[in-house]
Amino acid sequence: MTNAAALPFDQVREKTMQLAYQTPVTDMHTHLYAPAFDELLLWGVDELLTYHYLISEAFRWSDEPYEQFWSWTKKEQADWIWKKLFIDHSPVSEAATGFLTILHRLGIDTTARNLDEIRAAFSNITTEQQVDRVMEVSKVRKIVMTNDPFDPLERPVWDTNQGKADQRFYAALRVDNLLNNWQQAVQDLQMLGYDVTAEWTEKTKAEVRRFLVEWIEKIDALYLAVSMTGDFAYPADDHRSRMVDEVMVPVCQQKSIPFALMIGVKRRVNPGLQLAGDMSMHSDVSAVEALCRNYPDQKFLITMLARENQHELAVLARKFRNLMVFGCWWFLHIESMVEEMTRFRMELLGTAMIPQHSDCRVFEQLIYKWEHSRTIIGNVLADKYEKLHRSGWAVSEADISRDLDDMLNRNFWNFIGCPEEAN
Ligand code: RAT
Ligand code: ZN
Repeated sequence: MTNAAALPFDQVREKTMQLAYQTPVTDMHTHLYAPAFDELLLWGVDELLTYHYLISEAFRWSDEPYEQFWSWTKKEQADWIWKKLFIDHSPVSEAATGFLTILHRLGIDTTARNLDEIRAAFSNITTEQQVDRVMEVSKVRKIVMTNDPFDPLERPVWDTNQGKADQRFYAALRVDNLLNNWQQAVQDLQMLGYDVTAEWTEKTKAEVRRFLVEWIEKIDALYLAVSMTGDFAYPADDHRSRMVDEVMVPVCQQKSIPFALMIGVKRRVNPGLQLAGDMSMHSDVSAVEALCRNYPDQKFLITMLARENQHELAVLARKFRNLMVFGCWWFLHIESMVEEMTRFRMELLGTAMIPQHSDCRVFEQLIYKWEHSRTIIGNVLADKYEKLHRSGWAVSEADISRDLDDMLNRNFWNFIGCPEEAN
């Protein structure tokens, strides 16, 4: 029997690319916020230009003291970055090109290279309008935030029940300090009324578990998340392993949610650059291996920051179905790395992975991060379909739609146990 819906070879790439640009995305890790979070939701030209990825690039062209830069207003910082990266040199880096992709897609003319004109094109827009417009242009349908109950700006939004008002936004509970800065976490927990001590007592463990359960329920957290330094070892005779084994995993299991670990950061190698001063470092994938083996019923969402760890991590995902690799994180979110990683992940895992998340901090970045990634994911997939075609396996439009929906949307929701949310 022949497959009537099969596409002829010469239409496969075009159809794949068309669908790659159209398929609605669930962006499973961002630093974006719903409009109710007010000033935490960053958008607009000056926020875009002062993105920390661009700050570190601009300093490569200047001897300006770091403190001087930080003392300027946001507009002054943006003017300076614009001059360094867009006027004095060509904006060929991923983050700089991305700024221009955004303007282009929003229909803003940059031929005059005049920043004030560009700023003017963003005036008279409300936050809500910009959120709607950007989500429409980028075709991002669902956004997972990164939520921190210890943040004094964020907590009141949850306390007054406004955090869940916008159905397009979902919460993830970030637990970095509990694992990586226990002294600070003790103070924070005490401040919120939990009866914890620096000492690792049964009472303290129970209180941390109570904190997590209460906040997971309060914000409807889809998963627990942590960004780990590259020296993360597991199992180990240390605070982190005790926290994972005695608090984090038991709570995730109680609430049936995954634990997301982003591994391989080295914080503040150059403190003068503040948020822009973090580095990546090689990590030990065997920590993830041990977690997946010890807790076969616990789901782990994993991304790593060093290029050197990527292949091993993808191989590990072949061994453990409770491990979902996701995204090309931070310094890997550049065309060449996304291409390389998407290709070998697909070759090792088929479409059973989450090829990308955006990590956006400024709302309009959804436009460039997803457009650049969709181009690569679509092309890599089209290569594979063309190869299948040569082997006598012609794909249909329905096949292509299903595969892209899996990678850009459904795999995430199925993995976290909420398949209905994918529709
Ligand atoms: O990508 C980034 O913007 C980083 O600064 C980090 O936020 C990282 O993504 C993280 O979640 O720790
Ligand atoms: Zn992030």
